[in-house]
Order: sequence, then C-alpha cells, then structure tokens
Amino acid sequence: MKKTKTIITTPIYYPNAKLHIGHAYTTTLADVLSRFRKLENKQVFFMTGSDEHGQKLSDKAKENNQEVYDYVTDIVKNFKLLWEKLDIEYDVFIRTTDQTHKDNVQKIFQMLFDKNLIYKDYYEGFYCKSDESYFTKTQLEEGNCPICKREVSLFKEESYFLRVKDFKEWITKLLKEEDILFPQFRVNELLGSFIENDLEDLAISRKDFKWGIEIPNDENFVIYVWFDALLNYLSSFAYSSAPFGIESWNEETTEVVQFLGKEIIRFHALYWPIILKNLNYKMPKLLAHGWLIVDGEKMSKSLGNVIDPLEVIEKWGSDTLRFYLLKTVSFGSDGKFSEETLLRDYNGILVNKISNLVNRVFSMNAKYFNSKIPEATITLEETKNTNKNLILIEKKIIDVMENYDFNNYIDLVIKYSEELNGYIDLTTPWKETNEEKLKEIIWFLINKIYSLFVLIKPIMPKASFQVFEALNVQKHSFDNLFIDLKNIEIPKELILFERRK
Ligand code: ME8
Repeated sequence: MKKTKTIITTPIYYPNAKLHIGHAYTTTLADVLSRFRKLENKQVFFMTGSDEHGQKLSDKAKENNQEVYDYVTDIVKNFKLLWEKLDIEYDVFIRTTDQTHKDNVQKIFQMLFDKNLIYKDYYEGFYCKSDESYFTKTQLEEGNCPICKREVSLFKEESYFLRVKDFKEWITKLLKEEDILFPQFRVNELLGSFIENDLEDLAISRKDFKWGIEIPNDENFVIYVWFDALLNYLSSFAYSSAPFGIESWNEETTEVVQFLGKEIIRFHALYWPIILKNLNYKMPKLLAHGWLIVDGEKMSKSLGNVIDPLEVIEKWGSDTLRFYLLKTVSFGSDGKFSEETLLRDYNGILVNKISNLVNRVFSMNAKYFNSKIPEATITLEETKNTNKNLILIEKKIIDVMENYDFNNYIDLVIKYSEELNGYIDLTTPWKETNEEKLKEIIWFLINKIYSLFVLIKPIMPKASFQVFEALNVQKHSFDNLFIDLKNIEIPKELILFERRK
C-alpha cells in the first residue's frame, strides 16, 4: 500500500558531552530520508532529542558541581546549535526532562503495570553506568561491560521488571519473519547473543538515586533510563509542533522508520517491540547503522579521536559533511572518517562533477544566449538518449529509497551528474554552429541541472537552494522534475564548491 505519512526518529542522545560526527551521521540519515519523503509529497514527522536522566548524567553533573538539569541544559544548547548548522529540519526536539514526557512515561508505566506486563521483584546482576545497561554474568566480557569494556558493578535490590521472557517465541518469529530490523545480519546476531542464550526480564527501576522519573505511587524508585528514553518516541506526539497525532502511528498508510547505531539494537529490536505490542502499536522499521571509525578506533574521549562536526562544518560547509558521511559509510557497516578521503571526494565529486557542471553550463548560457535560457524541445538523438538514461535514473532513485538504500541513492545522483557531463562532451556545444541545436543543448542542460538539484536536495539542501535561487524556482517535488525552464535570465556563473588543496 502506498504510504502517505512518514514518522522518522533518531536515538535521543545523552547530553554528557558534545556530539561528534557519529551522532551527526545518524541524524543526517534521518534528515535525508525526511527531506526525501517530503519531496514525494508525504507528510513527515521527524523527531530527535536528548536523553537526560540516568546515573551517568547525575554523576557527571556532580563532578562539575552543577545541578543536573543546568548541566544538561548547557549541553543540549550545543545539540540544537549543531542541528541548526547541519541543516537538520526536525519537527520536535524532545527532552526527557520535559513535563509532557514525564507524564506520558508515568501513564504508560501504570498502564503496563495494570496489565501485569510490569511486576515487582528482586534484581541481582551487573550494571554498566557508562552504557546505563544491565548484564547477566554470562554476558560480561572478561568480567567487564560487553559494550564499552569498562568495569561493571554488582548489585541486588528490589526492582520493577518488564516481562520479556514470556515473549521469546513472539519476538523470535517477529525478527525472523517480519523484516523489522535492517541489515538482516543483525537479526541473527541479536537472536544468537541475547535471545537464544539468556533472555531475562528487564529491570526497569532504580532505587539508589533520584535523577529520573518517579514510579507512580512508589516514590522510592525512579524509572530506569532506557525505559524512560524509549517512550520518547511516543511522547513526542503530544508536542505542539508535531505535524500529526499518535493515532497516525497505526494507520496502514504510515511508514515508521527508526534510525539507530548498532550498539543499541538490543533495546530497540527486543524490548521496544514488546512495549509497542503491549500498547497496541504496530512495529516500526529499525535501521541500524555501523560506527564511524577514526584512526582505526570508535571515537571516544579517552582515545582523543573525537571529531567535532561543528569544526568540520566550519571548515567545509554542512553540505559537504552531509554528502561525505552518506558517501563514505556503507550503510550497516562501520565507516572510516578521514580528512584525506573527505578532500578527495570534495574535489573529485563535488567540484569536478557537480559544481563544474553547473558553472560550465551557466557560462555557456551567458556566452551564447546572453544569460537568457533558450526555448527548445527534444529533437537530437544525443538529447533523446541522455534524457532516457536520466529518466531511468530518476525512477531508480525513488525505488532505492523505498528500501532505504542511501548508498545507491548517492551513487545514482553522482551517475546523473556524470550523464550530464557526458552529454556535454558528446554534443561539444563550443563547436556547434547550428543555432537551433545549440539552443536545445543549453536548454536541456539547464533543465536537467534543475532536476539534478531536486534529486540532490535531501542530501545537500544549501547547494540546491543556491541553484533554485539562480533559476528562480520556489516549489519542488519529485512528481515534477522537468519544468521546462525557458526565457528567463539566470546568473552568468555559479560556483557551488571551490577546489581545495
Ligand atoms: O545510546 N558512529 O545515546 P548516545 C556512528 N541515549 N554513530 C554513533 C557513534 C559512532 N562512532 N557514536 C554514537 C544513547 N553514535 C541513548 C539512546 S534512544 C531511545 C536512547 C550514534 O548519546 C548512534 O546513533 O550514546 C548511536 O546509536 C547513538 O549515537 C548513541 O548515542
């Protein structure tokens, strides 16, 4: 069935430090999909935010001699600044300390408790503060946290639990048959590591500290930060900037897409579906990407290899960072970030293939037609062939993004620019003496440059905006890629990306 609405989420990030290019990668993916769906005339709800409770943040604030809320508020300002600079167009930025969210979490906790999906008992196990995660003894790696390898602490306390074990069969079938988690190989990893070995009910309360949402009618406890955090995806619908209500979640014509990094698959593909099922919400599509690796390692403060996206944007611009992140990481696998490959792609693709194409065509239009786009129709064999190839690519782009194939999307966009460059080489307008033919070539090129930048807009909104300004077109949609621009004056040149050393 054709979808008419799209719900897109990113993880809500911990405000314990500035965000790095790993976070920028996830959020860029989400933003690209959001802009893409809007160009398909769909109604999009794109949410992101900050995960502000938990022991890690409470300890961090103490180290800084600050109230936790003040401490996280400063960092959240930096999140918002980054999203602004990276051209992220979200509808809701949710903070888990917002009253709307807290009320929603308490309401849902109570509902699930009343349904006996949550019960009270004793917990004994290991806790990693850094990942805010519980582990059983067998899950530890050499006695340490299997995610971050840090020390864990052993504790026993009274706790509330979410029933998970009871859903073993259901979740196994769901993951195997329903295609909710992509890439597919992550399904086997999850089934192997957590489900077949030791699926335990999840402790969802903490007694020893206060920085969290109180459990209704039991003020000695706060709700475990992960249970609190996952529910953000539902609380966001209560915000005034949400473009539509929660009832749309279950509509058959609504697509729900959730982006996440591979290390938080267990929360999203195991516990979250159980919560959703018990609240009668349909299953989302979970897109789990790999990590960005710098100097051979996952970024971390202690290794000193953290790349600040704000610095990259300052130096290269947001379009370049967005383009590079999508191009360099093969979705699902880890990808290496380096300034050498960034420079290579910048000069090799953005300058040589895209910016030069635009500038060459604009200057030819100035030289041959005094900057006024000529009027023409398709008659030449070369134009017919190129047009056919380009229309094929346009269709493929729509198709591949039905399946969230970001790498193919970006490759196809590059191919589109190569086709146009090839068309210039083939038709050699500088040698053309027939006025009508020359008109056709330049008219066709300008119109297809327009189409190229509609296709590229989700990835590089700034460059597209510049091209649309130059061509004086305000409205864009994938339904209307060819708009027959003619008889209008456009600039003599347009340099989108300048060569760098
Ligand atoms: O896990 N490469 O927050 P978080 C790529 N608050 N992506 C990376 C990355 C890297 N090196 N490092 C981080 C949390 N990410 C929880 C989420 S959701 C209900 C709660 C991205 O601040 C990636 O998306 O640790 C990863 O899943 C997320 O940041 C973790 O962010």
